[in-house]
Amino acid sequence: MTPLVSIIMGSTSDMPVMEDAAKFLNEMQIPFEINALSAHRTPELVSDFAKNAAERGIKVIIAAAGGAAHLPGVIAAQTQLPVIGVPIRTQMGMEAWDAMLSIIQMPPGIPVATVGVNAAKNAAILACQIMALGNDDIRSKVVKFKSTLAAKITKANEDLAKIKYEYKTN
Ligand code: RP5
Repeated sequence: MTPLVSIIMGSTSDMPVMEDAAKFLNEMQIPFEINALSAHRTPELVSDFAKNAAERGIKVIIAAAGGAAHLPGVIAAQTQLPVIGVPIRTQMGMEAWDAMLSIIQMPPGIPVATVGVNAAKNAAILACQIMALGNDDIRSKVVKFKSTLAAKITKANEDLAKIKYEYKTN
């Protein structure tokens, strides 16, 4: 199977968070790969990866990092593929502001689509939505997934309707 999504993380210490992205892509039956690469510890490998990803058939890159999280931006600087950044909360005590700002504040011309702190699942969903633009099979999977979200709220309202208070009107 040729991977369509590449999940890259700065360290395997990010894996407990990034598992959510892997699980979602797996459920959607989207071929993906996962690797650890570091903008600081393995800069040349990051460069090789970013420059070759498109020609290997990758459609979207999900890049996660914590702290001085330069990985998503450095990858985005070297590929035309869309890059989704996941800021990781680390033990470094900055409440993830370090990673968030490092990933979000890219210079004009090199965007990184940044999801919330540790929001690996949202990154995988967004990757599917991007790929769905040019792939009917993925589009139907995304539509089906989104319909489960609406069903969840419908069920929640049915449950809330059963709760009785003297002054509750619905
Ligand atoms: C970042 O530094 C990684 O993405 C990770 O979130 C953080 C800590 O890495 P380790 O010291 O656990 O390898 O580059």
